[in-house]
Amino acid sequence: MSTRILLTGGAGFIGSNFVRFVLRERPDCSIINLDSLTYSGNPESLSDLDGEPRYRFVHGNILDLELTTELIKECDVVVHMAAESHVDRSIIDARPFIESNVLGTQTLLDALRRADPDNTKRFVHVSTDEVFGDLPLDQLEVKFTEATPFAPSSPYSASKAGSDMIVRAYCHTFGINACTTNCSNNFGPYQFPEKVIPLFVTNLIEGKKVPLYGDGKNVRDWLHVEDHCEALLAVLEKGAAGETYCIGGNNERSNLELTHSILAAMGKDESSIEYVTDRLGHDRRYAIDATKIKRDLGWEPTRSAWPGALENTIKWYVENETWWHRVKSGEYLSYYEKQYGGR
Ligand code: NAD
Ligand code: TDX
Repeated sequence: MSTRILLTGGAGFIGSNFVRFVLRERPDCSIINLDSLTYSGNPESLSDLDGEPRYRFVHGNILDLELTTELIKECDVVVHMAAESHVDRSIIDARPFIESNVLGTQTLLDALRRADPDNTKRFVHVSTDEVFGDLPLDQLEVKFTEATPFAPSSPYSASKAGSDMIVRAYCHTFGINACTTNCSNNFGPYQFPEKVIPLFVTNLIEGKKVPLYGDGKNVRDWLHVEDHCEALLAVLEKGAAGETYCIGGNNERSNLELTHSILAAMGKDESSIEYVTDRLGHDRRYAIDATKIKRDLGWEPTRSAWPGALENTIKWYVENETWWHRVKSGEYLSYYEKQYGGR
């Protein structure tokens, strides 16, 4: 039987990769992509799907209860990833994060209840490992699991933790058929060049320096976006209602190590690094223990191994300059610069 997916936020980085991944891997699936096209939503990321009968784009906001109710009625399942996603922006202005991530998720859940009073439709809530706060640099054996208490430290992660709590509450109170995922840092094609990997790669192509925050010792656990998409599909199809799944790459790198790998792959040296004022409240280390999703759903990453996966991603940005040139307006850089200086 064919499955009709309502995807929110599908014009963004992970969403556009998810659309392509699902259409390729599941010939019986069709997708409606609901996206309000904020600064990070880019229909050009899906322009190769023009005319594809299994794909439809709807320009709209998850805060629109009537629209989302009608769209959910048309679909069998919902994958919710629409959100404000950049930590630095949330430090400058938290309000859009509360609106889209908290109120938007609550509105979507109310739409789900109206459209599906019998709780038959699976709802996958796509969240982040940042809800758990951060880990120390000197205890590498400690990682986030599904049992780690929430301790968000940025306005972004607080808004995502709020959305996760609302999903949990709707599962408990109303019995909705939802799963939540908490994933580590993604990398791959079509990522908005405000995030560290595409920002650094595109800066180097443009002959600029790369702004490394603080001492560069902060650690992130890097996962290729297609591994994330595959994990989301596993949760959609096989996850247990009410459960949470942590998703990670088992691929921890300090920002300094990441930067050196990018410099080496692009034939640059240390002189391209500019150490700048640290991000306010900068989380030290993220690391995921993905035992549960491997044990229960049989998923583990297969596309994230370094240096190959990083080099392929760099190559994509080198070969797709037209895509990132248009979106890299410079507005966000000067904005951050005005607030904090140092870039
Ligand atoms: P992104 O910023 O690239 O894309 C977000 C998309 O959501 C954009 O297309 C935007 O237009 C849309 N959107 C925002 N607010 C909306 C609203 N109110 N109504 C409709 N559409 C709206 O973000 P991303 O990196 O693709 O992240 C997608 C999701 O995955 C987010 O929920 C994020 O918290 C989560 N996540 C991201 C990462 C990562 O490393 N990028 C890791 C873990 C979890
Ligand atoms: O210019 C920079 N210089 C720098 O040193 C930028 C933009 C970042 N950094 C550092 C900060 C972080 O330690 O690089 C690391 C990664 O930063 P981001 O790419 O902004 O990602 P992060 O803050 O870790 O959050 C990301 O992963 C979790 C996504 O943006 C979130 O949406 C996701 O939930």
